[in-house]
Amino acid sequence: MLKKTLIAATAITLSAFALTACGSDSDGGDDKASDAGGPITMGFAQVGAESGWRTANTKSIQDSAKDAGVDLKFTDAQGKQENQIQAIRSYIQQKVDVIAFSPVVETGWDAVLQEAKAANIPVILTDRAVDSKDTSLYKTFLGSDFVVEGQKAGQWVVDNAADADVNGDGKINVVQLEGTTGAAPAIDRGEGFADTIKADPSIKVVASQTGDFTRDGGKQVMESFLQSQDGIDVLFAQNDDMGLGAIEAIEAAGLTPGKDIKIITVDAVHDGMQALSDGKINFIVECSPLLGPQLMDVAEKVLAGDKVDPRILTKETTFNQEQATAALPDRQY
Ligand code: GYE
Repeated sequence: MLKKTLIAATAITLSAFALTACGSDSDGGDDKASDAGGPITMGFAQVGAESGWRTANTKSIQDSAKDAGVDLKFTDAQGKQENQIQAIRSYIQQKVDVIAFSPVVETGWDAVLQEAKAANIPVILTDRAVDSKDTSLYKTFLGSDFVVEGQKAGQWVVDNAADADVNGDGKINVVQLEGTTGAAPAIDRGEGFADTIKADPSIKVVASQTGDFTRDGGKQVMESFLQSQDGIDVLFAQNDDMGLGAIEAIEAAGLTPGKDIKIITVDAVHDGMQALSDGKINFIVECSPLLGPQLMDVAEKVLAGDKVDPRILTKETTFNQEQATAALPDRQY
């Protein structure tokens, strides 16, 4: 058990090669141990390590697998869909009891999910959705409502329009840093935000580009926004990391983040909350990465043949500066 956990932990930093390495079980026995009353074997295909959110999510899954006595086979796809597909195929070959994954992008999953179904291995989606029409290809989708997150971000701009018009010209020019192109949270947060700001015609998204959910991406794209756009009032970064990268670009341009440009982000990871508390970010919409305990619980239920809800939502809140300062000491991620 311990050995397996160590193997799983090592796999985080390895890529495709690790799929086989981590798949080769140390006990040499049948992996489908739960059939014989042994521990549940779960294959988890993670997106990568692109953000603070993802790091916290990985830790939550690994810690809760350990706590629940689940034998976790963990792979990091380094942001590539083909690596995730390869990992899922390898889990099917190893005859794990259950497969869970957080799909990098929404499209292109039907074939591999059909293979899992044919092998009788239940699949649980965590964090991100797929766009497959056939919902029998997975048991449940556990995670946040990203449209609602985008709406909350947009509502802040609507509610704080006077403040958000930093340049005082009656127009609120918003630049947006999008997440990974094609990923559910990027699509849905963008949609929720766009729909909500329609309530006030003075609010316009004047530029929008992907920063791939990374700090570097956020920094580089913000640098180009600052060069190409006049009178930016607001930045909506679809995650904290891109917002934090953008703050570096804004400061390097001699501007004060949170004052000269109002900043809204999503996630509420520790570094984002610190920046909010310091006044560099103005508002954060929470998106919880602590999905591990619920995932283990759902997996046990699915394998016991219990009915599970096809959509399990995560509870989330929002933070302003005072709330961030109050929450920081107890923040788990
Ligand atoms: O917001 C971002 C991460 O899928 C909810 O992915 C997740 C998003 C999260 O990289 O920081």
